[in-house]
Amino acid sequence: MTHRQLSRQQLRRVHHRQAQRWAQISEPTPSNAAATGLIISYYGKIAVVETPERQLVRCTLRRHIPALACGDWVVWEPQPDGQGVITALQPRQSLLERPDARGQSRPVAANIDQIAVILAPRPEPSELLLDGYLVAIEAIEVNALVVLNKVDLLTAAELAVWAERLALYSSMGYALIHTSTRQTEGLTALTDALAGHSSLLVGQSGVGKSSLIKTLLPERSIAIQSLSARTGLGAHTTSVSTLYHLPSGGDLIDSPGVRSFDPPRLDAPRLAWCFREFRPFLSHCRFANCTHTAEPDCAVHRAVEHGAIHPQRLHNYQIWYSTFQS
Ligand SMILES: Nc1nc2c(ncn2[C@@H]2O[C@H](COP(=O)(O)OP(=O)(O)OP(=O)(O)O)[C@@H](O)[C@H]2O)c(=O)[nH]1
Ligand SMILES: [Mg+2]
Ligand SMILES: [Zn+2]
Repeated sequence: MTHRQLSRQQLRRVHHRQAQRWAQISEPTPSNAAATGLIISYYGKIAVVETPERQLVRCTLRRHIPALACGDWVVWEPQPDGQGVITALQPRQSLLERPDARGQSRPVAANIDQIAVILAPRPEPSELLLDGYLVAIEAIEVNALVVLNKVDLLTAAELAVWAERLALYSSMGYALIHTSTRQTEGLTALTDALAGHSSLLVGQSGVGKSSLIKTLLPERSIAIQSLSARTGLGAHTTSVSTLYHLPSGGDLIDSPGVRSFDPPRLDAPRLAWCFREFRPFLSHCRFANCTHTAEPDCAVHRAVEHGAIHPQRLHNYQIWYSTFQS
């Protein structure tokens, strides 16, 4: 039916409905006051959202919203009580996940472009933990930094031993930075590496993640605790990840320390690719679908024999390969 065929009464009704619709669009009702925000910290049922004006709002989540992570962008609506409700999750540029106790993937941090794995002479680092993080970092294709913190605890000779132990990782092309929160040298290199990036700090409890952030943002109060004198382990001081803005631009996410870190489940070709120094050899095995475990004429095994791949790295690959098969 065209307008010309509408009766006067019908036309009046159409105009009235249109006017009502325009009024709805221009009036500030709760639904059109929806705004975007950045997740600063996330507690499961509650999240702290930062508005583009840098105001913090405590928000609950609509039931359909999946588990969130620091760095997520969301849509939220203000509530009459001054709090907010998150109604939508914006698409993620990147997401680091980690299996929980039941093996289900849980988000750790979103929209990051860099992950710094922090190690320290105490607590004693584990190459399995470092390799687990590096595989997860390669899998989501973000930049990796390896940071050896607390170098003030080492003599020059001890530092040389550590540098040799970690030289393997620089030979693969990973940036390696030595830091101490008690000395300024090294902190400049870290500041430069973090500037302009959205970075996540990860590592064992007690390696000094929060201390490093505190040094970079001196005005913020961040909980830090000494290592247990009995166990030499960290005290799991940080219990919830938090996002901080760097004065020089960029964001930094502090995360709770872990005892171990298994990368997310990957198929064999992807897992092997995530060991970045394996890549030149992967198409030279006798079998195109070689899993680099027990097959004859495997180019990865040959590279280990020739010293181009460290045996510990192949060993760690095989640990996750067999875990992911079961
Ligand atoms: N000697 C020395 N001690 C440090 C350094 N950085 C941190 N520490 C100490 O290490 C301990 C643990 O530091 P935190 O910053 O809480 O460690 P964390 O990695 O955040 O630990 P979690 O929050 O439990 O994951 C504290 O006693 C710090 O003072 C450093 O560069 N040198
Ligand atoms: Mg901490
Ligand atoms: Zn092979």
